[in-house]
Amino acid sequence: MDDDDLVKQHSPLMSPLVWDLAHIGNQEELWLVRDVGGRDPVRQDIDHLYDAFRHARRDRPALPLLGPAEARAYVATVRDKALDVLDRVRLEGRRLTTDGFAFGMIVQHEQQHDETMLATHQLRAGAAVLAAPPPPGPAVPVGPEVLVPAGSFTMGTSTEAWALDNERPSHDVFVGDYLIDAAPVTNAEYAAFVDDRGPDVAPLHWTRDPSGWLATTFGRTAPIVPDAPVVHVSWHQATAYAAWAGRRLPTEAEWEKAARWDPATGRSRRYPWGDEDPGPEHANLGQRHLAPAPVGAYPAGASPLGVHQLIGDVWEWVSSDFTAYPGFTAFPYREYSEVFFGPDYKVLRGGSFGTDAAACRGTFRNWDYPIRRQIFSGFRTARDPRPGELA
Ligand code: AVJ
Ligand code: FE
Repeated sequence: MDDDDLVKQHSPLMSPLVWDLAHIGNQEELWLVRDVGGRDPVRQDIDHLYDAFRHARRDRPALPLLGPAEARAYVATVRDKALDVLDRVRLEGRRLTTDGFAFGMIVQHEQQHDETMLATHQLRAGAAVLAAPPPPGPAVPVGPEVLVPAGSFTMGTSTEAWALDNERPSHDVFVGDYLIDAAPVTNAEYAAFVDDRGPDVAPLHWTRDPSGWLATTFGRTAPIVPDAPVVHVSWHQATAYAAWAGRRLPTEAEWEKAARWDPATGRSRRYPWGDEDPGPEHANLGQRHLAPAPVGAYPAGASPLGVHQLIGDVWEWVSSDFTAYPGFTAFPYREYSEVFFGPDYKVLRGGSFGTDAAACRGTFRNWDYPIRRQIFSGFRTARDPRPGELA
């Protein structure tokens, strides 16, 4: 991208890209260089510009921000110092100033902003500048839905090293019998809803053509991929689709039980496929592909009950508000999650093709306003068993 594209605002919902870049460096400086390292500030004078609570996204272009060259030099200086501090900490443990947790938190913070910057790219007008190989095609057929039998499971974690405060602590949750889609709702399924209900429920970036629905993806317009998960829908649209289909969104506990509960052992896994970190065979993560993969593309990533593509592809809206787990304590600061708890925000789970593996796991919780759809958001549906169905 040229400097003009980095400095300008592509949507009032998003920061200028050059703001995200220097904000990544500023958070790294605050937490790793100053707090953990006890070093002198690099640029204390700019802290207020990159404090996300001080200026709304729509106001950021008017601030005296570092320009692209200055921002690149700033993040490089901070990175040098952070790597120097890294040599002096032990990586295990969660004590903030002596252990590695702050590094894990800052790695995830950078990757979260990297996904935010990808969402900004998706809102940018003009010729395409991003390219990546297409995702893998479908490798196995995937059935419609899976029964998850009633019982308790362990939700959240007290042991995952880089888990953020809102994922903690682990706690038992009873979930009654339910059925959940074996895959996210696809473009073809969603298009049937739009054709019935009208263009008001179309995802962001869809346009109608005599030949059918088209989607614009990072500056390229093409027919929707029928068997790929729908993306860029709001929580309200997802909820309306589910009702139209005679179903509902899963609760957050239902989503996590489908993703982590192993019926053979009764324990909760780190990921649907087990405890190993995600590899390219498990899930469409990390911006390797710039689109969701068709249903059936990741058989090695399925859960023991046969639920596919819970991790990667699209963030999945669940019905639940973003709330604290029992025993929650804010760490390392209230502004990470606690100030967002309540009915205003809905939860998204599982990560998207734009999410890095470092910022995605079975317990990871994302949240946003229910009207938002500039993020890489899709969903799957669930239902209660019908009377007598399980007899
Ligand atoms: C967890 C994705 C909602 O982007 O607002 C970035 C992550 N927090 N900087 C966000 C975050 C502070 C957060 N989400
Ligand atoms: Fe941030």
